[in-house]
Amino acid sequence: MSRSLFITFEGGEGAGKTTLIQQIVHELSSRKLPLITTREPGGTPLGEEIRRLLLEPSTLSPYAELSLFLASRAQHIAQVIRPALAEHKIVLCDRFNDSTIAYQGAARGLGVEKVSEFCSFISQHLEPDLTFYLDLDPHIGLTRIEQRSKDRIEAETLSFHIAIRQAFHDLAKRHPHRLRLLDASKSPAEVFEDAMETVNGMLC
Ligand code: T5A
Repeated sequence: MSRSLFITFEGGEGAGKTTLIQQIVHELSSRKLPLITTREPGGTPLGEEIRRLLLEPSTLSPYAELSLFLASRAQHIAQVIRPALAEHKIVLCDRFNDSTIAYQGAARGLGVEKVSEFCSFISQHLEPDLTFYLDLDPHIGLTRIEQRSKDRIEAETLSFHIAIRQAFHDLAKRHPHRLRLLDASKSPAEVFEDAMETVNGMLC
């Protein structure tokens, strides 16, 4: 592998990102490809602390919420993502800028254009080479995770989660060069197969 690859995974709640990332790690590790997995919010000690603040029950202003997601990202890029890419690794990242645009920009109503600008600024225009968007009806996603206790954002209204799905569809239209929509209602094995078709194409 002579070049780095930055792959992000996006979707609504319970879409299957974690499951898919684990399958891809298993496959690429068996080929001895250098890779790291990481997540947002989180990925660094500061980011994990911010994640706790963001997901525990509390009353956060939408602007404070946005600022915390961006603070986590800035640290994550500096401390984890850029160094790994500089070492020609494959970086598999659970959520990135598209989540902020969909959740805070669209669903929270802070504005897609404004939040996109903030994201570009904070990430210093770092863009994924490839983004998998796992598309799933929020009813199904929320049903998949109903057994576990909901965090602050998962506990939002159904209309909030429907707005997120619409925002991701808009992002897919806006960035067709990097954003691949996967039908996340398929079985985990089928979703993995669909994703690997694209990953293998990029590794050639
Ligand atoms: N957020 C994040 C923002 O608001 N703004 C931001 O800028 C960022 C970065 C934390 C929260 O923060 C928000 C979004 C989130 O609300 P998170 O930890 O990634 O982000 O939280 P979730 O997306 O909620 O993570 P989940 O674990 O809930 O969802 P996953 O990872 O998509 O789903 P996964 O793989 O854990 O699967 C959930 C369940 O479904 C089953 C699994 O076995 C599991 O039980 N499953 C399937 N079942 C049937 N068919 C399939 N294909 C399945 N795939 C998985």
